[in-house]
Amino acid sequence: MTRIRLGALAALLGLGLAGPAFAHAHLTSSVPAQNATVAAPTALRLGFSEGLELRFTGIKLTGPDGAAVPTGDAALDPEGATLIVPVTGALPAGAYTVDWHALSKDGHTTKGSYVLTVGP
Ligand SMILES: [Cu+2]
Repeated sequence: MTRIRLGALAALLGLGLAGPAFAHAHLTSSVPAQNATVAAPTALRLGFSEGLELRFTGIKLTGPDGAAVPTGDAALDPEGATLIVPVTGALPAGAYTVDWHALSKDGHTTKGSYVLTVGP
C-alpha cells in the first residue's frame, strides 16, 4: 500500500516538474474521482486537457491484491479528450491504482497514476 501511494506521489511530482511550459495532455478529471471511495464502477472516465490519440492512450488497473484487473476496449468521448474504459473484471472492496498513459494530439506523451477505493 505504501509503495503504491509513493508511486502515485512520484507520478504527481513528475507531472509538476514537466511544468506549465508544455501544453501536454494533463489529467484534469476522473470518474470515479481520484481518492474517492465508491461502489464498484462499470467504467472509468479520464478527462484530459487536450485531445488524445486513442491508439497510444490507455490505463492499467491494479487491484488491492496487486493483480491487474481486466478492462475492455477503451474509447474516446465525442470531444476526444476523455478516455472511457469499461471495467470487465470483478472489483472486490479495496484500493485500486489507475496507471494511465496518454499521447496528445500535439504528439506529447504524459503519464501518471491515481488511487480510488471500492467500498464494501
Ligand atoms: Cu504537449
